[in-house]
Amino acid sequence: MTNNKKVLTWLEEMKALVKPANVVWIDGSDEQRDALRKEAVASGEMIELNQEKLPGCYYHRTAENDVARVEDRTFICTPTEEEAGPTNNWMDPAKCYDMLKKLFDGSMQGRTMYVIPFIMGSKGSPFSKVGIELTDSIYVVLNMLIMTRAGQCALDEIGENGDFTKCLHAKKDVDPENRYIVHFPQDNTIWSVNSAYGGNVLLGKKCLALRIASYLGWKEGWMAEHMLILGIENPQGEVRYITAAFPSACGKTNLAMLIPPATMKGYKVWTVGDDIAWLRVNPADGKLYAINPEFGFFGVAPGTSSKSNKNALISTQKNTIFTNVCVRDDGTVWWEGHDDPAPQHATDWLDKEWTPDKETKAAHPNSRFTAPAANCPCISSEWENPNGVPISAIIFGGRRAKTAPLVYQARDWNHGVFVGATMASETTAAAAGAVGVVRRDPMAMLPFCGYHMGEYFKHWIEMGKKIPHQPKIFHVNWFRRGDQGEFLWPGFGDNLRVLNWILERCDGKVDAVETPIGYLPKKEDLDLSGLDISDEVIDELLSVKKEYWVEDIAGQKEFFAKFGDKLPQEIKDEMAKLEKNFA
Ligand code: GTP
Ligand code: SPV
Ligand code: MN
Repeated sequence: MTNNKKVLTWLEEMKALVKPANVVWIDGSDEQRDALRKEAVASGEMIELNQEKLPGCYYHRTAENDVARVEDRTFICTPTEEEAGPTNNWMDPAKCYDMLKKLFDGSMQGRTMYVIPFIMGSKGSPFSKVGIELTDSIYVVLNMLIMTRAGQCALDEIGENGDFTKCLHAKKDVDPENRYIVHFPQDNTIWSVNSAYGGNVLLGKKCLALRIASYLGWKEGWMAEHMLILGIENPQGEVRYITAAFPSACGKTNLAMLIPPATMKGYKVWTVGDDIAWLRVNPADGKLYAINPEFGFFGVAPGTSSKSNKNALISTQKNTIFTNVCVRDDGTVWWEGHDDPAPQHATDWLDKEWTPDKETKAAHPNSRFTAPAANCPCISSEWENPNGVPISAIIFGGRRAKTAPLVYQARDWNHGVFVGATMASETTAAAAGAVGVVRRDPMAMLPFCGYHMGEYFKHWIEMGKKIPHQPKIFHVNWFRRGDQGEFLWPGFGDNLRVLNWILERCDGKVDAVETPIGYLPKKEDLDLSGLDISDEVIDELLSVKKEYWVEDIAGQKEFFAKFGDKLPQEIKDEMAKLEKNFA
């Protein structure tokens, strides 16, 4: 399939290490995919779902201890610890390779090794990067065929001499004590062992498209971000694009596929991407352009309904893999927050009989669907544009019960970088560990930045200088709560009301209120028509309370203290301004 010597040499080396019985190249054909589906069903690795109701759909359960990304077992192995920075786990690369080689040694004996060449980005795009993942899991192969452009096309893309990210995955016995997700940025290499779950093993996604790509972007003058990309079409038919960075399970997929509220007639939202954006400055017009490097959605299932996210639901009706959801007796799927009421009888994610009186959840809170992006009814006509789409606004956001208002605008680029750098959010089930704890998560990249985060902030500031027509930067919070713990903002489709204000600000069409944290909407400039929401609630959503902010600033400073002299002066200046504004 290729004459690329770098590929062939590396492959021989890896074969000598993992010692597979067979090697199978993934060519990207439907025939090979169908044969692999059959094989996975025969071995029990996958379950065929009801093919009449869910054509081409399959089901997979992971091990009970292997249901989310494992941040404490994820490493950035740069030559020095300093390069990985205070927010990443680090090991000495040579020692780490030695340790991992022992785990990988003979790990595929008697088994098949699949070679998956894949492109992140569309074919021939100047943004694109190629990776090759070696894995012993058919589940990984079938997921990668949905999430990336995989097969011969990727080998054609690198040709005889091109470079690629070297990705090695072995499932082993999914031993959590020996689970490692390791990145060697300088070697353009990723090794993952003892997991078979999502972000730990679909190495094109978080490992390549964020951790390795953020490092490459830093070196090459572009950006890899944990951002959705969407287009908003107004009643005049004009489409404007925005990106938004929210932490895992904080609403990217939902926002990317938003359905406008009934009162906003003539508006449409087009999905370009739901999780990752690669951004470059276009020298021709001086704007920042974004592509979605992925080919599918690896979305959170629970909470997905025709009310919350109809477009996601429709995307999962064919050729989709469901992981750790609940299976009904008719071979269809169900999860908490589904349209249908709880099934009277079903099999839960742990493969146990489930009935509605059970206290346990039928689907794991981080259960997921892997669906082709092309299935999405609102996929943008530009989603595969090799040059990307021009970005008017960048949005940061997270889950904050009290502190952050519904929306505010940064005063300028550097202030916007500060707003991103001081982001915080309550933790979710997307990563192993406690849920609901506030943690600082700059740009939603804390678990995904492949180098020192102080350098990353600096890179953001430097990029700003290189963009003649900078996007405006905003912060949103859909998760503000009232005294009973209830969400104050309806969210979902109604978030378009906020996006609309954001675009009006970009166009200089509306004024704003200047506050210590930035510009807030004047109440009358938010289109709230048809919304059943009281004036008091809106006032609360738009309030900036000094006592919460003083506490938050203390948290920001404590976090920044970790960065020492790597914290850019521009960030320190913004911090001083914020403190002064609240004094
Ligand atoms: P990852 O795939 O982990 O990166 O997650 P994500 O950021 O794409 O999050 P997703 O859109 O899947 O949403 C996660 C959860 O947040 C779901 O349970 C949604 O129902 C909920 N959610 C999304 N948008 C809103 C909103 O506007 N308001 C409220 N209250 N909940 C929301
Ligand atoms: C996330 O956790 O941000 C995800 C899911 O998008 S995973 O691919 O597991 O990282
Ligand atoms: Mn994500």
